[in-house]
Amino acid sequence: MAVLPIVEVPDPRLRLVSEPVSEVTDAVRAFVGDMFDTMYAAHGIGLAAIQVGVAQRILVIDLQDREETGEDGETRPVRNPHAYINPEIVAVSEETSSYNEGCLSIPEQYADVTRPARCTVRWLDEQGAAHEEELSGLLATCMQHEIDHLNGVLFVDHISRLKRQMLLKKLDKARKGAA
Ligand code: GNR
Ligand code: NI
Repeated sequence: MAVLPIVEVPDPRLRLVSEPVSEVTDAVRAFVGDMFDTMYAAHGIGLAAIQVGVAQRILVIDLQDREETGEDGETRPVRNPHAYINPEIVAVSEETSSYNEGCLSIPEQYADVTRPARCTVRWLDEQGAAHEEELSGLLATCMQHEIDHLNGVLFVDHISRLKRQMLLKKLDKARKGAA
């Protein structure tokens, strides 16, 4: 169990193209555990390995879109963790959808990004077993955002130059205000 520091813009590591995992070993499984710890601690719904400085094609997603009520009457999210190793998009829909995206590496900045509404993804799970599935909704959006990270691409690369410059300027200001 370890919460790892998250790499933020403009760190050049976020622009690296990550390397495929050659074998799903115990070390990979332990690292995936640390990625979940880090994602939950940061209240994210996804995390790519390069966001903790590891240039390998590994990502984790948990949309936490369900809640349950405990004995104390409090509601808490139901965890639904998924790890994706060497994920590949093999097909995308023509239909697109827009979502107001954020990124743990670009803290507290959001912009509408248009992407294919559905994507078919192939990946290995933590046991090294292969899967292929068509994803839709927020899971499709999040998967494309995470696979972008594995290719050194950030959500701000999908918006206009003017919007990107405004967003990065706002981030700069927020950081200076916090310092
Ligand atoms: O926590 C996150 N929320 C989010 C919202 C909309 C689209 C994508 C995401 S992923 C993001 C976490 C992150 O930075 N993953 O790389
Ligand atoms: Ni991100």
